Amino acid sequence: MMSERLDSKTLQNAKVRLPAFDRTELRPGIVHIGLGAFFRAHGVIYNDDAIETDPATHDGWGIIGVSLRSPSQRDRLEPQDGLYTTIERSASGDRPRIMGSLLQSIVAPEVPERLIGILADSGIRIVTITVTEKGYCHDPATGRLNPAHPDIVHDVEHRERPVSLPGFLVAALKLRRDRGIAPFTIVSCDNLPSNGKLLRGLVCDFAALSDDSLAAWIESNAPFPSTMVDRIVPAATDNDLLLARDLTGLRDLAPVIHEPFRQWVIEDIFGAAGRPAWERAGAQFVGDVEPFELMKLRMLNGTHSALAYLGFLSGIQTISQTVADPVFRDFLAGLWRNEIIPTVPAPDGTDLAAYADQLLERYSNPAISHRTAQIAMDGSQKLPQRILGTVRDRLKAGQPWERLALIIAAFITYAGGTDEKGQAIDVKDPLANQLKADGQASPATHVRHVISIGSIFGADLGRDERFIKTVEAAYRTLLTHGAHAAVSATNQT
Ligand code: CS2
Repeated sequence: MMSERLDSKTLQNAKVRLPAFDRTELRPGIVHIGLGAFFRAHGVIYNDDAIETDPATHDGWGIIGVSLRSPSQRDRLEPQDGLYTTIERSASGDRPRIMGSLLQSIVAPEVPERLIGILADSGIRIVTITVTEKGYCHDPATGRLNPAHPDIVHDVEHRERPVSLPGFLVAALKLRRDRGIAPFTIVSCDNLPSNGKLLRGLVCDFAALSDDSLAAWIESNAPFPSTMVDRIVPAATDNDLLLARDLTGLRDLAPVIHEPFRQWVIEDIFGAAGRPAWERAGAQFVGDVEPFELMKLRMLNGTHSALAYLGFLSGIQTISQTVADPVFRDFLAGLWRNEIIPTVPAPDGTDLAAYADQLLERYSNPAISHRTAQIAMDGSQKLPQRILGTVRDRLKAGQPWERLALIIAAFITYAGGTDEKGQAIDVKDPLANQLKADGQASPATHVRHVISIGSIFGADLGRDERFIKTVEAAYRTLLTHGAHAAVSATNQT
């Protein structure tokens, strides 16, 4: 028999844990931009947990979700009244639960003026953001706004109908200033270094393109806390829809799958309008997030990208399969111990070797199928903060960095567009055209060409002969021996 679809009316029939608060009492206080799986498996869960601890004081913290591009999330969530299942997966089983604080989902390009109106409403006190690295329209090497980005060029011309993140934030903040409403607190939850500071710079740069006084008002009034977010959330598959139906007894077209671990470290500089008590759900409010971000970007995301490129090129589909291979486990251990950890100042009370052990355990979770091809996406936007900062520190210290060089070479090979069997790779990257290998160019010419892309490698590495030669040598090893043998050989160094 066909199951009923999950929505407000069928919710009570679900065979799993339900929201322990009355959704009809909840009013929106948060707009979330970037309604992907990550936020639904992370921020919404913290928010539901916080509301559950004291629904009466949290009735103003419902969420309106916004997609900046695709209607797919809205199309799945609106027929379900914003309800969806989260499934925590590990070797010890599945723990399903239905989330309740996402009230509404909208698609920005369909209703840009309405979205600006919602953001300008005084009831909205927080804007949280997960638009991924490329959504910031910045130059990853410098962290500054890229005024030549097509979306920024568009938004300068069409301020009332923007398409970019800075465009929407600035249009809404302008209305709030004109109406005498305090700015909302803007919480970037993307894997970028000093994400709050970075976004403040981009928003102020964009505002200053037309209105210096608006830029100054934002700069002195809008809080942009930095955050470190962490939870592994692979893209959902058709099997996950079946799993959600089996567990809940209802049809859910928008489930999210995630690992048990979660972490959210937030700089405690919210505006006077306050925030939900996310700390009751385990969020850590601290004075300085940067050490946590640096640790996570270099130790987790850096090694994730390493496993993604080298694993993919070795023909391995998922992270857990990659780390099941002893050659890759040795590589990871050496990468953490010898090349990454020496560059990371430990945040308060954190034992970095134990953190690495915990990461390996998380990567090994056999119930989470996190595809190497998914993590390999958008490398041009990820490499600077995940790998290249570490390399700069190693160069400065005059210390070896062979494993990091192999990762950069693997990125260049992957983004070149052909795998070891000669098959085309479906490279998803905003710079895919520039990264594509031209079959005619020699390896040395190709490596130099990629390293000359300033938005990835910056002016310094782009001209550093030691850097170029080391990456070139690693690239040749990859081409000659293949990724797996190259990893194995690098383990001997
Ligand atoms: C991953 C991250 O896709 C990627 O690039 O490295 O999404 C990673 O899973 C999360 O940052 C974990 O918190």
